[in-house]
Amino acid sequence: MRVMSNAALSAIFERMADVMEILGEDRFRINSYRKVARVIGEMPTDVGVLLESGQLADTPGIGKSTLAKVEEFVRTGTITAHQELLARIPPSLLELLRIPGVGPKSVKTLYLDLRIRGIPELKQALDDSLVQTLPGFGEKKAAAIRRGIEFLEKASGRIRLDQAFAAAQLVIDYLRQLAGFERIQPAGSLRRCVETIGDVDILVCGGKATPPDAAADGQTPEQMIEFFTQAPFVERVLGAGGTKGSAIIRTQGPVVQVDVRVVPPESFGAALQYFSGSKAHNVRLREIAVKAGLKLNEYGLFEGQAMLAGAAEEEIYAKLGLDFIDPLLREDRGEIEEARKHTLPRLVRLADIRGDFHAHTTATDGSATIEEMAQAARERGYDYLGITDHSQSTVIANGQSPQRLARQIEQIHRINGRLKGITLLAGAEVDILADGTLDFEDELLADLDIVVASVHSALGAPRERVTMRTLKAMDNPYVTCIGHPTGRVIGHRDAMDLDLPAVIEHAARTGTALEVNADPSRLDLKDVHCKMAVEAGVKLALGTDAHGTGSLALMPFGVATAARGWATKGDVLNTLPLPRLRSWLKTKRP
Ligand code: DGT
Ligand code: CA
Ligand code: CA
Ligand code: ZN
Repeated sequence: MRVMSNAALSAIFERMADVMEILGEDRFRINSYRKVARVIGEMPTDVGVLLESGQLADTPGIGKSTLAKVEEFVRTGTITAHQELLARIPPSLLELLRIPGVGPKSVKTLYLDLRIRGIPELKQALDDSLVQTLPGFGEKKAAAIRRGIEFLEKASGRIRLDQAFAAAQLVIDYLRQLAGFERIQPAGSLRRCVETIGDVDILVCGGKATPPDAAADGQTPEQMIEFFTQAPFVERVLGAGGTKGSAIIRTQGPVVQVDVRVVPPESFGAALQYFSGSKAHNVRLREIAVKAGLKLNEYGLFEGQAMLAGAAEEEIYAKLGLDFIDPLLREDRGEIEEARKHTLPRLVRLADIRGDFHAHTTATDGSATIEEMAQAARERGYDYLGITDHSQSTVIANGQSPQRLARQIEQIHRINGRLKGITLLAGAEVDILADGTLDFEDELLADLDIVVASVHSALGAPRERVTMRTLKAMDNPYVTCIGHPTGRVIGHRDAMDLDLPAVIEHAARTGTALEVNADPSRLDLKDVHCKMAVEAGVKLALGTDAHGTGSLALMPFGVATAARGWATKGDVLNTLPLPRLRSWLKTKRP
């Protein structure tokens, strides 16, 4: 997955707006920076490319001064105005912004009124009951901040999958500049696409064994490690030896620990296997080796002194009598048994996906029009795209009234009439209300092709209530799938206390699909729940929940999550060609 610099640039503008807000600067400028951040974050094409072609200058929301900043960023990788703003506040203030529920406005008050510069001071002030008395705070907000800090500390150290991919890409692009190494690739939890990542592991293959050789062509492993530790983004070196380096790096998002190891080609497969993990999977594999009288480690598979395998991962599995196991399955969740019986599933892949089921537009809280979303989906090679804007009860997202939705349905039909190469599915993301009824009447829902029903309120309600709401929503014959079924937001909000076995059973019984929301801050359903759903014969509906054209690109995270749940192409609804999808959609309806 190639991560563009758009996200990085967008984050810088967002950060500048945050700092300006903390400094109490002009509201108009702050808003315009946020707008720029959103526009850039949602661009489907790399900013650098748009800049070169001159298109960027014509983009609405991008003025002269923004253009100059983008130019500077593309040229130098930094923006002077950003650096200057950062210099005006204590760096630890930004740490406060990471607390869920604390925005720049709160940080400003905490800093100006209580001289709070970081989380330890904030905790002290909470204990001393000082925060509660601040203007605009109060008991409720203070309690929310306390919970936010607890959450942050609990999740501390683990970062989101997309952020880890971005960090790995940064390091890999940098390491590639050093000649003489055949392969550089991520291992560890990142290669397995685990939902959050502790540290990023990178393996480098090759290098010359000794310096005299290296003079001829290429460098030694030691030189590679030294090159890594001297990278401009390295904040702190944790350790560096002949073949291994470990460092904390700065990214546009969080700081990330990265381990780099250099491995000779004859051992690369064994090292890749070992350092891809998981640990539980490796332990089982080693047991199998031991039972066969062999030895398995990161250098290879050995019988006595003789090396049976090592250069390629496939050989290791083959010599142990196992089919090759996709890294996405290496969690010791039954994959080793299936590999021995040659019954591993053929996992769903990105190339199997023919459409996206969950997308928002400017009709509610999206940043692109229906046409723009359609065009972007077509560019991704999709056959169809579900337009699923919010319903009336989600007021903060500008949810649509029944009248607005009815007009939008007509609009979608008109657009379909002139669109070539892609079909829009008229849909809605309909709120599941507190009593389990839906935000629209069945009569209106009947006019839609797909209905994503989601819980957006009272997520903290007790288990019976949240479960009842979801079960009841599935009873509705027009509900195609349940959107982000557990409601979690990674690093911000826990999942609802949902009885998932009951939800999955009911989904199977009612013929309702369950969404795998591909947004890396959701990944909901998550992998183990996908597996339960797949085993129960429930169809998974993959959706990016895109709020702009750029986020349609999040689909790989959804595919990886479904595949980690052992989903095959047949388990995923949006692998169906449109005619077959249409007949499936009819099956539940009266
Ligand atoms: P993370 O970093 O917490 O997201 O998860 P991983 O899986 O990337 O774990 P990490 O970075 O500690 O180690 C990378 C891989 O190295 C791990 O997946 C399996 C292997 N490994 C690490 N420690 C052990 C161990 O004690 N025994 C075995 N068999 N393998 C290990
Ligand atoms: Ca790791
Ligand atoms: Ca590691
Ligand atoms: Zn949505």
